[in-house]
Amino acid sequence: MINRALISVYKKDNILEFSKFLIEKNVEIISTGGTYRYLKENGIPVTEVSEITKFKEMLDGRVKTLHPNIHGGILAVRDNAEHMRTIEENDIKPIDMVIVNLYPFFEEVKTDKSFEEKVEFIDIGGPTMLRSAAKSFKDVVVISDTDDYEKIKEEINESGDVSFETRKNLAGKVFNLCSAYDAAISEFLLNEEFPHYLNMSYEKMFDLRYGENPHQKAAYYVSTVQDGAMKDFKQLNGKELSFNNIRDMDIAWKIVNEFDEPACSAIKHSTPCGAAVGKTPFEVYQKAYECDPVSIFGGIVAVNKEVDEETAAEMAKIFLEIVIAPSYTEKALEILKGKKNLRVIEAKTGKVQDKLEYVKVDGGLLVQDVNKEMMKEFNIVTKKAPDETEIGDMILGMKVVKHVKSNAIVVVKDGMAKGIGTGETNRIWATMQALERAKDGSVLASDAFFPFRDCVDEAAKAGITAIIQPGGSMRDQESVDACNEHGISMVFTGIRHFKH
Ligand code: 93A
Repeated sequence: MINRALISVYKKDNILEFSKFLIEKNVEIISTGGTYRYLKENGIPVTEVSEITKFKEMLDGRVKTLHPNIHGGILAVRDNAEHMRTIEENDIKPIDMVIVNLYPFFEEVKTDKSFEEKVEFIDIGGPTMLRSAAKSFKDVVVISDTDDYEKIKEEINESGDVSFETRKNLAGKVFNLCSAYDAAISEFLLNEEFPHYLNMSYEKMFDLRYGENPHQKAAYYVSTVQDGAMKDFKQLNGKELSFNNIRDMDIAWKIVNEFDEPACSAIKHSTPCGAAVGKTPFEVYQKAYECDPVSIFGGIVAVNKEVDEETAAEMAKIFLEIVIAPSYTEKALEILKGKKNLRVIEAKTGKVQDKLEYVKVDGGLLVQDVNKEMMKEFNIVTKKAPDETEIGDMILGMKVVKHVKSNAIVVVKDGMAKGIGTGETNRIWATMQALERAKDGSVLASDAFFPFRDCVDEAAKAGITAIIQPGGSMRDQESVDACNEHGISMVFTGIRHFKH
């Protein structure tokens, strides 16, 4: 039975209807300052918390509900006679329902408010009440989510009370919220302290139909504190996104965001199968398509500039899973929407926001800085230096190879990836794969150093004229000599880009 409810809500949404419902059910309502005034102004009979605590809210509201008259009323175990005697002796009445939503720390931490202002959004009294009520879930119904009002209303209407199962779930939800809330605060205060503290605060954005495979359950979570392209995108058309879609979209978007000039990438199974730079979205899409017109079928395509009509018409000629771009002209959108299933995504361009990334291993978690640095140097180590076109292609090759599964080789010509060798267990295979696919590339980029000169020899046979790689092998000199013999220019970048 619910006789007394404490309501302390920052977000006042739907609280009026719910309070009216409680009053109809003869529940007495207690409230904190702002909530009290709001309910009272709207004609709800309500007692102010300070009347119960015999204490005025103090320290700018920092202390409102932190009082034995509140927590005693929540924490007393109803079927423990000693507890009940104790609260009675102290003139404390039981509280049977706690409705709290917290200071909006998740939202406020992302604003440009000052550090001190943000600290004030750390709710102390709210989580304390929620935690007390959640611990006492057998005796206290705890509501921390405005979306639950309806369900509770229905249950009370049906049975006059809230079931054990529902109470337990509501309590579980509270601890889940409090841990995300605390993680967000610790992230805010500690985020330069990597790797001593792992702060993760995520909330579910939506359930996914399934995971990587249909028998795997899955959901999509987004950071509660941090922005990022894969959180703030808008879906303008098409079927719901899948687990694999989001993953591929992320990689496709990261590649094109390496460039300021128009760029396009195509992804299949989290691997690039096309990438290009150029003057217009149309040009870059065509070049990305031409890299591998077979694999792009059913792929994910990203463009870092507005998609126009001409480009959309070209894209619509084949089956694509997703197109992602910062914007679309009206006509372009019309064309893409003509394909009912094509997922059309609008996303924000810009640098990757994440600082850390995680890899799950069984029973553990690997944590590392996000790979943000492209090159440390541009060190020409051969007699021949690359020309301007080759330099452009080298940079394109490096920016793409960084996102290709190791061992990775990308062969480039005239602003276009022509052959991508990926996921091989040795470098010579990745090289052969890329060269064979490219047919006529001119520049070759490697994610890591060449252990032997064999890759250079193969590249020379295929007509490659310039190579870019991190360098750092014991046998670097052999590769440099091979380049000099073949009249190839070679550049060392000093940065390895393994991707596993
Ligand atoms: O400042 S607090 O950390 N100290 C408290 O004692 C306290 N009690 C409730 N924050 C506290 N609350 C929070 O006030 C609730 O979590 C809720 O978000 C908000 C409602 O305040 P009002 O009713 O004055 O609008």
